[in-house]
Amino acid sequence: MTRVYRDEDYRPRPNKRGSRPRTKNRPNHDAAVDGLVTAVDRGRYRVALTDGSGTGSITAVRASHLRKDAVVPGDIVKLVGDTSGGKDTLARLVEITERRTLLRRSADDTDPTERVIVANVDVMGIVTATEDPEPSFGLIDRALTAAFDADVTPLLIVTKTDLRPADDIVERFSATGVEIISSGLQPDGTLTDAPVFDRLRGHLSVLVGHSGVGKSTLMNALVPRAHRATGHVNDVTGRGRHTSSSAICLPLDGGGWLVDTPGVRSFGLAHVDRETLISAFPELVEATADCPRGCTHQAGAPGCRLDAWVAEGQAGPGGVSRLESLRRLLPKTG
Ligand SMILES: Nc1nc2c(ncn2[C@@H]2O[C@H](COP(=O)(O)OP(=O)(O)OP(=O)(O)O)[C@@H](O)[C@H]2O)c(=O)[nH]1
Ligand SMILES: [Mg+2]
Ligand SMILES: [Zn+2]
Repeated sequence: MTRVYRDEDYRPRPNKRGSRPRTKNRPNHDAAVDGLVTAVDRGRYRVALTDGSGTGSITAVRASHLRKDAVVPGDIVKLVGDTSGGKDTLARLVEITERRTLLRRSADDTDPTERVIVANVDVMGIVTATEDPEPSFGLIDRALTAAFDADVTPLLIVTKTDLRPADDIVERFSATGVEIISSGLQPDGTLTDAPVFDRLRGHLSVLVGHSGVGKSTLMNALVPRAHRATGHVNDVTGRGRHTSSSAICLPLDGGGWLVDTPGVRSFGLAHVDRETLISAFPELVEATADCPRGCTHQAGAPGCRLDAWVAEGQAGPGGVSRLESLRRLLPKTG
C-alpha cells in the first residue's frame, strides 16, 4: 500500500497525548499475513492483503482473544489459518496493528457511547452538497472538530456544483485554513472528479456527510469497479434515503484507499474535551487567549473577547456563523 504523507497539510496538532489506543501485545504469529480491513459484516471481516501479492480479498473472523475489540474498516490486521481467500474459507484475525488514527463520533453530545467510524485514515473528506440536501454548517463544524480531535486532515468536498455554485460554502470556511475542493455533474452526466482524485490518491481517506450528498457517487467515479448503489434525494423532505448501510474501503488507482460510509444524521462529540473544541476553530482560538480566566465564551460572558474579534472581521466572513457553532458545542457553564 502506498501512502503519501504531506507535511503541509492542515495538521493542527500532531501526536495528541492519549488519542491513540494502545497496541495489542500478543504472541508473534510468524506465519501471519498482513491485511487491511475493507468491510465489516456481522462479525465477518473482509480483508485485502497488503503483502504486495495483489489485493486478494479474504474473509476472516476474530480470534477469541479479540472478541471484545472492535475491528473497523481501515484496520491493519494479521491473519492466520486459511488465508487462501478461496470460496467458503475463513481466516482467523489474530492481531490489530496499532492505529495511527481513529475517527469516532458519539450518538449525541451527552451519550458517551462511541461509534468508531474508521481507523488509520489520514484524510477525512467531509462531503457537503451545495443543495439537495442543503448544506448543514453545524454538521460540517462538528465533523471538522472530530477530524481535529483525531489528528486527521480534514478536506471539505463540495458536491453538486452543477446545481449551485460553491461560493457561500467556500466563503464561510475561508478563514479556517481547511482545504476545499468541489465536484459536480457535467452536461455529459459524468462527474468533475479530477480535483478530488488528485487530492486523495496515495492517501487512506474516508468520505463522511449527510445522506444524499453524493459520497457513493464520488466513490463510483473514483473507483470504477466500486458499483456502490446511489439513491435519490427526496423532493419533499430534501433528504437522502440512507442508501449505503455499511462502510466499505476500496483501492484507488495509483495507490491509496477510499472509505465510503453511510450517511449520518448527526455527529456527536461527547468524546471531545472543551479545550479541543475551541482549538478546532483555529480562526477563533487566538481571541480566547485574552478572555478572562474560566471564561465560558458564551454570548454575554463578561469580558469574552470573541464577539469583538468576530465583529472586527478577524475571523473572516464566516466568523459570526462559526462562533454560533462553537457556542452551541461548548458547555453553557465553565
Ligand atoms: N446534480 C448532481 N447530483 C448528484 C451529484 N452527485 C450525486 N448526485 C446525486 O445525489 C443523489 C445521492 O447520491 P449518493 O451518492 O447516493 O449519496 P450518498 O452520500 O452516498 O448517500 P447515502 O448513501 O444515503 O449516505 C443521487 O441521486 C446522485 O445521482 C452531483 O454532483 N450533481
Ligand atoms: Mg452512499
Ligand atoms: Zn471568552
